[in-house]
Amino acid sequence: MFSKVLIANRGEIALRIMRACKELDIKTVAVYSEADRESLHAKSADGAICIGPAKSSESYLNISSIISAVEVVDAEAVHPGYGFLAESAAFAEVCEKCGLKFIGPSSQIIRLMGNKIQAKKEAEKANVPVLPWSGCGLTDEKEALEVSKKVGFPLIIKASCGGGGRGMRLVHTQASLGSAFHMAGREARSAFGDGEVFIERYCERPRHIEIQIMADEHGNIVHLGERECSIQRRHQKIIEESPSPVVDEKLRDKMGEAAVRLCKAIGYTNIGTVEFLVDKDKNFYFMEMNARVQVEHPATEMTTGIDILKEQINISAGRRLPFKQEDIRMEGHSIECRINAEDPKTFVPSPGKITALYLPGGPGVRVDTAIYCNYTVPSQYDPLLAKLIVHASTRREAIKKMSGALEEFAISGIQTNIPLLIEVMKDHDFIAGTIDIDFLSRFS
Ligand code: MV4
Repeated sequence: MFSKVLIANRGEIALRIMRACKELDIKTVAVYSEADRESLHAKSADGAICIGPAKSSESYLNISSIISAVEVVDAEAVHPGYGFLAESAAFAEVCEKCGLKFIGPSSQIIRLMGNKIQAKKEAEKANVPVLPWSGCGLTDEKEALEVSKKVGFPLIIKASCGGGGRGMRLVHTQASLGSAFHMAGREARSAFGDGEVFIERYCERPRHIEIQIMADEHGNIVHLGERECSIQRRHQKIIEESPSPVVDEKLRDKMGEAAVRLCKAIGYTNIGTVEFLVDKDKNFYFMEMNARVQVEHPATEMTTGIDILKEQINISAGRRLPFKQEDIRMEGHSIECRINAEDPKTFVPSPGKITALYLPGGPGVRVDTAIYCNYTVPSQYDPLLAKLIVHASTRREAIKKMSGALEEFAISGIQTNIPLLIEVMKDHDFIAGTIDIDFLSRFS
């Protein structure tokens, strides 16, 4: 096992990684920007190093600063968390070349899954269902027109290097295809430095359901069931739950087996998530694969009883998975709400000083956060303040428990989306589980 890990992240996920390291008797080193001097992650690690100014590009995204920090403290491994450098093939490759363990998949796998066209080709090869699509990147409008006849309308144009919804264009008619095609390409080039796009049949009002997988470096792969992540706004998930209200055991097995098949086919190691779109008839289609730990991993931890972070570090240290597929059981129901520093009506970020704080508790209530009373939430980073996760025997009870915990949660000094979350817990469609990716846009 490693004796020292550097955590190349901030906030709640840095603390989550520290807790896992502590249980494994690993020393931790935090890195922080000038804006994060007073942050809990910098104070709680065994050591901490300032890596640059507030701006992410000069600190948390600065590969040479982070590698220098690793050398100064002599860490053996680096945990990237989520966001920042978590899916940077370049960073993973630098770590590999320095003999430093990057806690995640290999740089080659990160690169492969970062290209949505390559990822879809791999899914097809592994016999994982995909929506009808162009089958390759498209370079000219004439080609796009030919493909549209085969794929059908409505269709969606996506950037090969996109993901998370950036650089997508929905097209309803052949007449609007040409201009949408050029706009998508231009947008992709300016956002990702690569204008390659592809075309896919549009799936109307789908659900976003993802499968958590774990793969050790000895060829063992398991899945930990699904998370329902349909409640999102502008591609930011707000509420996640496990299990999904529409997934029964048969569908879970089918989706889980598909996810494991893809990971086996590409030689995936470490933890990861395979994202699917699920239509109203419960057909599922591969969307993309996330080669990192996800914000919403606690929802799965609560239903499976598996510490995903600890297992991820064990896997990276070369250990074998301590369980087989048949040992994994989902029990009860868990829900996670993301508490953001924002105006609940306008969604405008609301950074500033927290002047009073009371966190909820009780059986089956978990809060993952790095905030504290008198802490100033900086404006430079994402507005996630806390993740509130509950676990109960049934979905009904979990919703009840979440409502109570949200009512108990008290923060003064800044605005949060708690009032919105409280309203969602009372919504009839939410309670019935009849949700899709447009839920929040219809919700008011
Ligand atoms: C789609 C889709 C419908 N049909 N692809 C959004 C993020 C990126 N990962 C892919 N996305 C979508 N791809 C086809 N063929 C709808 C979305 C989509 C979406 C997916 C999951 C969660 C929220 C979403 C919000 C808008 C659009």
